[in-house]
Amino acid sequence: MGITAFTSQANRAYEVAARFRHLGVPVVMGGIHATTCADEVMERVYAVVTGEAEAVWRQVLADVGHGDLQRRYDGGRAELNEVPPARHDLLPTGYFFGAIQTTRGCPLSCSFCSVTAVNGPRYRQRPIADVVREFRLVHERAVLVVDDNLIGTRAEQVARAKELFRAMAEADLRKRWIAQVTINFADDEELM
Ligand code: B12
Ligand code: SF4
Repeated sequence: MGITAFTSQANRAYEVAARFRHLGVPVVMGGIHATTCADEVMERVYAVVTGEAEAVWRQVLADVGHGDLQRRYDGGRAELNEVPPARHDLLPTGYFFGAIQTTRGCPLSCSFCSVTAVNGPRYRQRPIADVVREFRLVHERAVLVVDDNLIGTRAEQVARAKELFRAMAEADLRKRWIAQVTINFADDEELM
């Protein structure tokens, strides 16, 4: 079984892991807490995956299939043009917000924030066509864009954001969405 946790959710995740361990189910944990506190997590679950799942999850499943699950894996950082759309069809309905991700990484390295250390300083962007296609698969009308900064910091990144917004408007998605952006958003009237 795979579980995820922010640090604020780690104690609960350990309780869930313990319950499944008693049932003889091997528990694999990944996510921000497992990535930053791998040694602590290793004491509570069978296997820890650090970094991003995309490059390594297939291997984890294959190892489980062969009865050869390792104790530690590292997925590194994915190239976002290779990341397939999330399987929204597998998610339960009835939530107010759906979610989508269009970029990862941030170069700004604010002292209180883990993103540059964990997701890297390179601002990685999914192809616009992939994002628009995935938006259509989200069940909910309200959508949280989970990017740390949807517009980026450099001129070409802001241009990409505008191109994305134009493509979304053209696709007539009929969604209401919210996102996090840096304050340079206010420098550009067209962007606003
Ligand atoms: C969207 C978001 C929210 C949303 C949604 C939260 C939710 N419950 O889903 C809201 C706004 C509600 C929120 C709230 C909070 N957030 Co927040 N949030 C984020 C944000 C911007 C994106 C997370 C996300 O969905 N990413 C998209 C997915 C695809 O990425 P991912 O989760 O990292 O998963 C990848 C890998 O980690 C890995 N992986 C993850 N899980 C697993 C599991 C397995 C088995 C495997 C193999 C791999 C794996 O593979 C995935 C794909 O590559 C992150 C910043 C960030 N860049 O991570 C902060 C972040 C996670 N939030 C953070 C914090 C602190 C909080 C709050 C505690 C703030 C507060 N004080 O209230 C609350 C917690 C609320 C709660 N209990 O859920 C911190 C967590 C730091 C930490 N050490 O835990 C982050 C990292 C921001 C930061 N830089 O400080 N948050
Ligand atoms: S701009 Fe946002 S995502 Fe980037 S380092 Fe600062 S707080 Fe983190």
